[in-house]
Amino acid sequence: MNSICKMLGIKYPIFQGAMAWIADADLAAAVSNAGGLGIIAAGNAPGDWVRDEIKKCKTLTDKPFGVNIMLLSPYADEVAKVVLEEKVEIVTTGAGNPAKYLKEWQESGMKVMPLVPSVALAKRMEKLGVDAIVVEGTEAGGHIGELTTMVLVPQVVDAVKIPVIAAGGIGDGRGFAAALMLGAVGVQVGTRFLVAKECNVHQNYKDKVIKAADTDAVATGRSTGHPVRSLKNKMTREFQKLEKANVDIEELEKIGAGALRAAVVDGDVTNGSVMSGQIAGMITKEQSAKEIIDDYLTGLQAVISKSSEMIDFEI
Ligand code: TUI
Repeated sequence: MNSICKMLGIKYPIFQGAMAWIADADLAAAVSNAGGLGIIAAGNAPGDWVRDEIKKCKTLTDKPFGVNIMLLSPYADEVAKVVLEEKVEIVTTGAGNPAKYLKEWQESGMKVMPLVPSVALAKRMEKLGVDAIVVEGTEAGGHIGELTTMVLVPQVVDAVKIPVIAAGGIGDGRGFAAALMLGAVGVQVGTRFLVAKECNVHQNYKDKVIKAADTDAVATGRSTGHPVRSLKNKMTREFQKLEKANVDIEELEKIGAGALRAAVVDGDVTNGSVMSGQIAGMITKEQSAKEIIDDYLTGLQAVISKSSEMIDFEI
């Protein structure tokens, strides 16, 4: 049996990416009910919001689900306690090093899977004793690292013994197959689940992802040290103009503050931050979480069954 399915008690090794302001109990439960791993994104939300979503998720599914803690959040310490009190079984972390919480979480029986963007950090996390790692390439949406999934996953797989889950740029069954070929035991998918019927993001946001072309998901903020990938709009163009003019980092970061909420909640896809991965160009319609998971599975099977035709040359 697939090592991560066995460890977590899930049917398919497909995680739903934790999208701040977006991935709530409704989406997480829908993905878990479809056999994947649904994940509630704590993002920048306070502990009480996270507690309510965990409670709600338990009423919507009897399958395992996780909570992601965004470590740059001012509420990270608070949320780290909430997941213990609510006896959440699976925690993923992003945007930092979760070392200070690890012992207490694992002593309570929790499975902990940090997200890492480099080999060095993957090794450090393995040494600390985490259960698995999610490795995210720069193709992903939101706050991103430098390396692509294609080069990062095999290097991390060679460097650690714990299970590796690949994230960033996994847009369909072909990407799923490719990640497994690179040595990952599973995948994490954000942008595709953003357009799930059960996803409560504003309809304008979904429509912008559905309309996006291959080159529309651009990274801004490399100069601030906090690059973020989102769909091109008035906000990204203004940000890029100011970056070129070498405007103060503090001025730039002010533009980002509140911009994600504006896009997700108010549907302001002009001035807001429409965070999205590079696979947005592959997305053509809204589907249920179950239809999305089924599409990854049938797509995976289709390419695997053609694998002998692919090597139609002598080695
Ligand atoms: O975290 C993400 N993606 C995100 S978070 C987010 S909301 C946000 N709010 C305020 C500021 C910025 C973003 C939107 N998208 N992905 C996971 C991720 N983690 N990508 C990169 C990393 C990462 C970076 C550094 C993980 C660990 C790390 O460690 C540095 C160190 O050595 O501590």
